Amino acid sequence: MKTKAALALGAGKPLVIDEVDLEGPKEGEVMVEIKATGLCHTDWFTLSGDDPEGAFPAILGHEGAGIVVEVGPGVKSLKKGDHVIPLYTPECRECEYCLSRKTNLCQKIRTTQGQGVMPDGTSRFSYKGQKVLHYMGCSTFSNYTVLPEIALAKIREDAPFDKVCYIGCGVTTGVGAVINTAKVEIGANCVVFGLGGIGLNVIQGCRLAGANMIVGVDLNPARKALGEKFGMTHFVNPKDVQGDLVPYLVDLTKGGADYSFECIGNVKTMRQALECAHKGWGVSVIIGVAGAGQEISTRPFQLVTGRVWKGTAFGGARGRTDVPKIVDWYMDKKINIDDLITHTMPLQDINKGFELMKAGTSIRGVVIY
Ligand code: NAD
Ligand code: AHE
Ligand code: ZN
Ligand code: ZN
Repeated sequence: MKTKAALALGAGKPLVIDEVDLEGPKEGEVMVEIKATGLCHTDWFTLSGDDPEGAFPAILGHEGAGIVVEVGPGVKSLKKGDHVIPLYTPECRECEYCLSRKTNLCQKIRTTQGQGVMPDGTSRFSYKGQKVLHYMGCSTFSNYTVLPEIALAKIREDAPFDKVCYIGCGVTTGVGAVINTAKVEIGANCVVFGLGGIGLNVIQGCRLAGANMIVGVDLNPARKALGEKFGMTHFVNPKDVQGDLVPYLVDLTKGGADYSFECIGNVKTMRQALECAHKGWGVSVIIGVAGAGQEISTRPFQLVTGRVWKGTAFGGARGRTDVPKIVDWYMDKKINIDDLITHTMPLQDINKGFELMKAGTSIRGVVIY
């Protein structure tokens, strides 16, 4: 069949909106009509050419929601008409990783997913007779896409696609980093670096967890008001700090953060986030994704003296189990998504959506098909 999609034809090139060819679902696969998709900074990161796994031509997008239109042979847990959220971190419930209960990083299809193909090693997309790669197993910048059954979370039917698509990455990553990865407890002091689409969800996760101080750090002064709306108690703009940021934050939190979160993707701020954590017990969680060739560093003494460096993917969430619950939290008004979706657009305007992200004007742009 034909479907409308935004094609990434090469690193640093604007997306091209056109019709592509899509093959139907094979064994264990499901075709989904994507109703809405968010634009995550990671899509931009891959398009920019910084992603070591980035390959072109591809159809990007990994923050979607939609409806099952066809299931392939052997699919048991989904049927036509089900409402779903695609999962770039699937949950097979049978691989060593899933069974360990120690991680959400299901590895059942990780190798082929990273290569931009389905588990059988082939792509369902083509354009003008040439193969086009999938992205993060999702490719939500296509109106119709095909995914493995284990990479879809079934959600309730009254949830609005144009809002809950954000649970496909940003909301779950931010809130999950606090609850699943850091396990922030009541009364903790937290510092959040980067108040964009991820960081503001970390802020609301900290508020949900009952944190005491929730300090937000961002170079963009416009992020102060929104941060406060989501539970931030103190805003720090590094440009306004005299001297080093780390001692300033240690002083502000009276000894250091119990938990800090890096939501930028900058190896310098990753170091600052670790070093502002409390001596003896502070935990720093890396969420941001850094470009090819970049490395983190700190004095080992920072770890010897009790700080812990951790990372998280998809907020430690097991998608098929946890995503429907997060949809319930939204529907029950326990979390706020609406105020973070600052811009909506048709697929035709997706490049403008990325411009708004780069300019720091949008928090989340959402394409509505
Ligand atoms: P975003 O562009 O919406 O937000 C980034 C924020 O960081 C902006 O508010 C910007 O002003 C601020 N910032 C930039 N440089 C800064 C600096 N030096 N000091 C302080 N603030 C600074 O991006 P996002 O969608 O929130 O994504 C954030 C990061 O998280 C990206 O690297 C993205 O790839 C990554 N990410 C990781 C996961 C995961 O599972 N680990 C999931 C989603 C996104
Ligand atoms: N492909 C990159 C890394 C990109 C990355 O870290 N992706 C995160 C999700 S970002 C979502 O916005 C992730 O889930 N990583 C775990 C995984 O298995 O991919 C690289 O550096 O090669
Ligand atoms: Zn993302
Ligand atoms: Zn698994």
